[in-house]
Parts: sequence; C-alpha cells; structure tokens
Amino acid sequence: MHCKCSKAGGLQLMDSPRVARPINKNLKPLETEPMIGETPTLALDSWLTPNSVFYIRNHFDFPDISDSPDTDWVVNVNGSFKNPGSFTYSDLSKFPKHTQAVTMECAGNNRTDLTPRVPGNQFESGAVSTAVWAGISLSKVLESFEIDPNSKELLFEGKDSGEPEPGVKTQNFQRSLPIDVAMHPDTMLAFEMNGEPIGVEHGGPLRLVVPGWYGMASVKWVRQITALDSPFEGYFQTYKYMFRSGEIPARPVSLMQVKSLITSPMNGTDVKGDSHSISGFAWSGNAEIASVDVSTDGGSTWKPARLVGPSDKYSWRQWNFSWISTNTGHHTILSRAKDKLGNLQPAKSNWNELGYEVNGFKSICLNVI
Ligand SMILES: Nc1nc2c(c(=O)[nH]1)N[C@H]1C(S)=C(S)[C@@H](COP(=O)(O)O)O[C@H]1N2
Ligand SMILES: [Mo]
Repeated sequence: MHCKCSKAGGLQLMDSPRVARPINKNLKPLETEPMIGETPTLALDSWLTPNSVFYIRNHFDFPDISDSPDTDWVVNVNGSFKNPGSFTYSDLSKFPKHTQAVTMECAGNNRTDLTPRVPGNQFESGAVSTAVWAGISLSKVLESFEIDPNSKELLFEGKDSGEPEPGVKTQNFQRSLPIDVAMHPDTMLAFEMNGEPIGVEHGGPLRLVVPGWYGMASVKWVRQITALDSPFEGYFQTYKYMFRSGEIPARPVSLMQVKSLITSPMNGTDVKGDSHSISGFAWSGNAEIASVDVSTDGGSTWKPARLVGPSDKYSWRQWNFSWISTNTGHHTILSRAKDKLGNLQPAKSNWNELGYEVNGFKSICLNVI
C-alpha cells in the first residue's frame, strides 16, 4: 500500500478581531462564536497538554463569570434531596482535595475521517487533551444534602446558555449522569487544571470532570445540580450525543472508545536514514491500555510497540516503536490499540449520523529519504 505525503501541518494561529471574549490564539480554530478550537498537531505529542493548547469545545458563548470566585460562586442543589440548598466555591476548601490526570476527548474528534461526511464541527485529531485536574469528589460535596435513594440521575447545568440551533428554545448547557457514575469517587467538581485555577475557557471556576467519558459529560461552569427521579430528556442528552445509524436503535454516547494516534513524526514528513522512532498515544474509557501494535506496511503486518511513560487509570498511554526501514519512498504507518478488557480499536470507524466515537485506525504517511 502506498501513500502520497502532503505537506505536514504545523501550528496555526488564530486571528479573529471580532471576538472580545477570551480566545486562545494557540489553538487550531474551527469557530469563534462560540469558541471551538483543536489542540495543534505539534502539541498532541505531549503526555500532559499545556492549558494554553488544551482543546476548547463550547456550544454557546462564554458565560459571564464575573461573580466568581472572589465574590463566591454559588451552586444550587435541588430536586430529590432531603436537604436541598446550595454550596459555594469557598465551601469546597473543607473537603479533601482529589487530584488525577484525565484524558478528555470530544465525542466528535476525528469526525472528518467519516465517509460519507457528516455535519458538525469538522474535527481532525485535535479534540483530545490531557490535564491533571484537582477538585473534590462530587459524592463528598453532596453527602450532607442527602440524596433520595430512589433518584435515577443527577442533572448538571452550566451557566452558559443560548439557542443550540435556530428554532430550538434558548437553554443552558445541561447534561445528566446515572447516579452510580455521578457518585463514583473519581467523578469530581474540579477547580484546578495542571496546577492552576481553571480558566474560563475550560469551565472555571468550577466544572465537572467525568473520567473515562467523552467530553460532553464534563459540564463546565456548573451552577446547578438536580437529583431526578426519571431520565433527563434535554437537547444535549437525547437529541445530541446519541449514536444514531440506520436501523440500529440509537444509544447515548458515554465512555471513550479504545483508540490510538501517531503523534511523531508528523503525517507527511520526510524522514532521513533507516532508523526511526515512531510514537503516539492510546486510550480507552473502559480500561487501561493493554497493548499497541504498529504496522509500517499499510496494515499487512503488525509488531508490538513499547508502552512508555506514566500509566494512570484515566489518562492516555504513550507508546514508542523503533522502525528500521529497508527502502526509501513513501510508507503508510498505522497503529492499533487494545485495552485490558480486550476491546480492540477497529480498522474502520462505525459511521453514524452525528459523527461520534470515530476511532478507526489513523494512518500517517512518511517519506523515507
Ligand atoms: N457548560 C458547558 N459544558 C460543556 C460544554 C459546553 O458547551 N458547555 N461542552 C462539552 C463538550 S462537548 C466537551 S468536548 C467538553 C470540552 O471541554 P474543554 O472546552 O475544556 O476542552 O466540555 C463539555 N462541557
Ligand atoms: Mo464534545
């Protein structure tokens, strides 16, 4: 199998004078109103993504958070709780701090790989990033409010609002979680990202971080938590973030599917000599990564890569492969990952109407000179 190398992509800078809101000039822009930007290809080669290049995916314009945290950010707790009420950002200091590295991938990452093409943000590979998040386990924060044992879900509301699409009623960003996921000790209300207070771009002062789940579950700018007796049926729950494809019954998108990416060298690069180091990342929301294989002949034969770097429960695993090339010219390099539950990355992504969970093999082309 032969490939043709096109020019390697580099850092793209954003230039949008119309936007007064905080924008991130280091991201690969998709939209500015609301702000949507991918992590640039070069920055994907780092285990932790610096805050300045962590991808941003907003459905609405940034909310006004000027009432916080100096004047204290209030979160209302209502619905089926024995003691409904509220807590504030500063109340959180009395709870033990929970810190963990979490890889977050937007459900629409790599949407551009699907054929036929689907509408939505045309993400390439950069809607995935990893940060060390710190905050408080949500279950600890909610203990004193005493949730009704018959509750089915917790609903989270962000402060951002707008029309999700023309003609659909103005609403806040809202998503729910099953009780067991919401109350899992690793589901947290986070206030720190890579050791800094979370910036407004990423949901500061307070956001949910749901490890293992696609990004839509990690509601930013959390202002309200409601315990529900029946499943939430809002726009972002039952219309968006549903895997819909032909006859198969639609199902909600939840855990990140097993996937791997080659992050170095970059696609389309000329590489010198015959000894090459190929590396990338692999992740799965279901379990830790068990193995990664690499093919340097377009998928005919595979050899195991070495798993390197930190091995954390909720973050991607770096891998490395030493390749001795035997001839010059263009080569198609592929990687495939397997997680510890035996889930295999598929060669081809499952096409679906809204373009979620795109996790098929992602090849790069290298020109050996
Ligand atoms: N309040 C709110 N929370 C949100 C969103 C949003 O638009 N509003 N987008 C979600 C989606 S789809 C993703 S992928 C992640 C992105 O988080 P980030 O912008 O910090 O990368 O936030 C999620 N939480
Ligand atoms: Mo997303």
